[in-house]
Amino acid sequence: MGSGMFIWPKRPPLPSSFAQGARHRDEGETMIRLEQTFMNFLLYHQERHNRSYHFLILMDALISAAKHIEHYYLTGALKGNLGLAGNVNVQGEDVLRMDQIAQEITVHYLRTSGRVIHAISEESEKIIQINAENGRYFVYFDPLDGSSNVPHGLPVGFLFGVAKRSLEGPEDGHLRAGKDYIAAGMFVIPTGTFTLALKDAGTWRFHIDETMDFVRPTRMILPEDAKEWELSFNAASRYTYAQKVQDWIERNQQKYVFRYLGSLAGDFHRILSNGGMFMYPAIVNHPNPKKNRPQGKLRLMYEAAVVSFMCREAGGAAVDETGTPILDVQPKEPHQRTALYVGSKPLVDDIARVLSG
Ligand code: FBP
Repeated sequence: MGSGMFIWPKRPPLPSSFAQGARHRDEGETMIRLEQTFMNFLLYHQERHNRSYHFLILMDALISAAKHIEHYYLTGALKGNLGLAGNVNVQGEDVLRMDQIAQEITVHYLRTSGRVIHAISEESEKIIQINAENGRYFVYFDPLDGSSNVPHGLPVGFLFGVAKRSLEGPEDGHLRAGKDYIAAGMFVIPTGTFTLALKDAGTWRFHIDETMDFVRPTRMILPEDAKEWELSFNAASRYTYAQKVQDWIERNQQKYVFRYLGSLAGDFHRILSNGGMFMYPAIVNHPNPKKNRPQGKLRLMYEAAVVSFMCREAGGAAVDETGTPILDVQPKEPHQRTALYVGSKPLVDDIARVLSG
């Protein structure tokens, strides 16, 4: 089949209740509640848009990886997997056992999918070469983001972005900006929630069921009602931010509730549901100048661009410290860092004016 177009066999039309992502109900009383599965949702999506089956194989690999990571994380405290692995990574940070486990699992499933050209992971300094000949996608991932939560077994994220090889002409394999992703998603582990954004087709949330299937597609649209909005940032660091960011916080903090988990996937999960803004600004006023992070802390390709892509598909926006849309930032190197302001458009537009002024 190669990279040619796959012709879908004729299938019966999707039941309208499933098509809308609603729960299925036969006429009359039902004894049990059955939900549309993620794979069923995606099959119909690919079919409707006349897309190939390759993306299904890739998504199946990512789902398998997430389920295995979830299992190891849930049982981690008992099996001694939540502590340090005893080595230090290229960023000079202590490596956690779970980081290594999650990395091994993800690379295994990406390899066996046969669909990935190369992958970029937070856990590997080098680009992971997988299938240069016949692969079709580039995958950028952080298999276990939110390291300070790991020793406590509290929520962490498996974040990923996907770009597609150039199907016309030669592939140069360059690093893709977020606007060129075709999909981005996050599993919030171990909560059993999965959120996936598909280019120009919305952001969808799924929940894990008793058979370990992700089910019940629910379209996520950032709420317009500012009454529910939340602000999320590390309050302990606020005096290390640029003065204009501190002033913005001062002006706005009374208007919204404040929530911070210290794990991007968990914090962004709340923003997608309730609206508001998550921010991880540049650190430029730290009392110990060695601890300044003028480029920001979060990684562009597998953290910031991933949530920014999901946010855009849910009607929101995201910018960096200069007020530039995150999705427009062309990465110069795989592990590039960035500041991040992501969430409801009116709030992000407002801070963008301050940042670019
Ligand atoms: P790690 O890659 O070390 O996990 O850092 C990423 C992250 O944990 C994000 O998930 C989170 O939003 C942020 O760092 C929290 O940082 P801080 O502890 O400085 O508030």
